Amino acid sequence: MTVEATADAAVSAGPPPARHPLDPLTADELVRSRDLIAAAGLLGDATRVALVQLQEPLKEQLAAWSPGAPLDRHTFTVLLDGDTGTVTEVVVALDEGRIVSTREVSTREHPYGQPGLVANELLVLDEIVKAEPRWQAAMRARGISDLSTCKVLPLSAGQFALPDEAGRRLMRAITLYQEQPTDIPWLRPIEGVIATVDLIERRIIAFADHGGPPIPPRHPNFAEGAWGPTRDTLRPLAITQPEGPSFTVDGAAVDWEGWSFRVGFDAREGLVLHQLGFRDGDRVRPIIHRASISEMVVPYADPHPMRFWISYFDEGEYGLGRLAASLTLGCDCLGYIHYFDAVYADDRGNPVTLPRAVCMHEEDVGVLWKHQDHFSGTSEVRRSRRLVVSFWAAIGNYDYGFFWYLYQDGTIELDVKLTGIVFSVATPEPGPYATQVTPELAAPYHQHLFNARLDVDVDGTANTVEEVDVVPVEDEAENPYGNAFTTRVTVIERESEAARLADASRSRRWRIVNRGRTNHVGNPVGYELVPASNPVLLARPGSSVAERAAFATRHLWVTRADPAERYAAGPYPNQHAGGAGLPAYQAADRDLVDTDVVVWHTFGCTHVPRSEDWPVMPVEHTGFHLRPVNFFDRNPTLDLPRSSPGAECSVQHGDGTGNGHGHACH
Ligand SMILES: [Cu+2]
Repeated sequence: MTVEATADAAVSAGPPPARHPLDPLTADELVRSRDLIAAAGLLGDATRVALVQLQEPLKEQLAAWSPGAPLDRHTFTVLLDGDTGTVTEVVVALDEGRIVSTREVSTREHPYGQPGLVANELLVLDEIVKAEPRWQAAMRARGISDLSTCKVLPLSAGQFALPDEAGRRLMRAITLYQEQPTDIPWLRPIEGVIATVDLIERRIIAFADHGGPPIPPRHPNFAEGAWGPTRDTLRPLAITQPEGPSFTVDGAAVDWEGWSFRVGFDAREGLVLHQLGFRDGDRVRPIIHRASISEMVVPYADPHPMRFWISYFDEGEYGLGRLAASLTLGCDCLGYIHYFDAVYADDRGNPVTLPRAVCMHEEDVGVLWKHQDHFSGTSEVRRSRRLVVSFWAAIGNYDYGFFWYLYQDGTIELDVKLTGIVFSVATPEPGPYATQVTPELAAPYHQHLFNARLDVDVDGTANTVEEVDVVPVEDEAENPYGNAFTTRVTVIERESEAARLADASRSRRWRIVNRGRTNHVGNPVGYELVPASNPVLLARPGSSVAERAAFATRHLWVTRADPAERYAAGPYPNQHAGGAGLPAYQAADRDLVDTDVVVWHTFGCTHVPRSEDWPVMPVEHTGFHLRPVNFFDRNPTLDLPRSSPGAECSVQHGDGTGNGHGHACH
């Protein structure tokens, strides 16, 4: 660890006071919002605050705002009455000190939909399940005498139009066993016992004990030394930046190597990037107005009654921001780190400050470009550096890292890192939907499908999205020798054409162009979305999860920009019957040419677990790239210096042994 080398360089800025209309809500603002709601009589003893967000200003309002002008901040709050189940949206104008609007949300009629889990429901669920005689009997039948060792999981129920479920606020509960306080209960699932709980009526509406194999034996978890002596082979690897970082930070605004953007943080979406642009000469050229994760879903493949319903919408049902982790220097983040704290509301509307929620630093990522020329005898190489802006959310058994990377050549990357513990089932027989990972445990197949919402503004708001395939030329007259291939460009003209699949066999990319601006050879400036082309949702069309997570059935969706359209599965995916979000947003079939558009990209992992994922899973990656295409007139990094003073990166050198020790430019 290089904690020593970096600790004194770390900065924990604390939440900056709101000085810009896009700054995250501060603790003071959350208190004021809560107080105004309470003064209006909307915050009773049973009322839970399911969500508080900044209601962001529109693009036109932002453009009209200048530093020092009033911010006119608004909050958007979702209230849940724990006694009646009534859900109310409240908009508050903080500066004016008034309630702007209230609206009751329909939750009892088709297509239903509920706010995500609120924290006190963990306790409610635990109490209800543990008080149930059938559950107690099921635990005792499995040899458990101390019921406090049972951990009841609060799992989103899905929506299956099952009898007695419609219109209720539900969770499903399965149970884990935690023999000792430091045990990780995910490693010891209790098979066969499942309860469906009405959180408003506070009672179990369905209970089953399907029986099953015994509780798996106790294994070590993965604390240091748990599986034998800790290795001692690693020598120190120090990352030092003796002159400090190359970025500058002013509140939530960041500048680095031509890039500029604002860091936002939302209780539901987690990290949000605002107003991302790149300086080109003396002007900052806009690229993305707002970049966020708009939803994610984790559907499981197993049709067993214990698991067919598992399809967690981790953002809309649990909240990525509220489950963010506080990060540790030298462990989560290495180098010279700038942390941003996060502030969100708890379920009574009180502010919670999470220190060091967002981590920002620079990384060396190898060679950016290189050429060794045999004719001229010249050799030039430049190293690549990227800016990393990231956060982690710990959602039950899984840990998700969301890492935005900005590169010096204009590339933007989102890398989602998946780790933690695979969900497992106590069984010695995996069947066709799981992998045996220990003699007693199998891990079911599942998918993790994410959707990134990119409000693109490539060199301005008037953008058009083109699908670009690389295809062989079929016409023999055109292609007499068979070698010819070319690009085929399809303009996505309307929303009815704007739900697309990736095609790796054609190197399919989606190019966002501004046809009103051209580079020095007359090509329209653009950015291309490079998909990883992984499978979309594998659930059968028409199935519950395919209706509810329609966003996950296509890799690309394009909509006319509308800030009210923010979530790929709609605002209330919890127990929603489906059709909300992208299918609803596209229903008007709006024109998409030379206008303000939003690009929504679905990507993810189809996870067939392996032994190596047990007991803790090495990070798996998924994500996408956005690359400039004819956005610049040439490689924008020609002004980079040779990397290390004195390293003589421009000439051939070496001692003939291939060791090259002591040089910084291998
Ligand atoms: Cu997985």
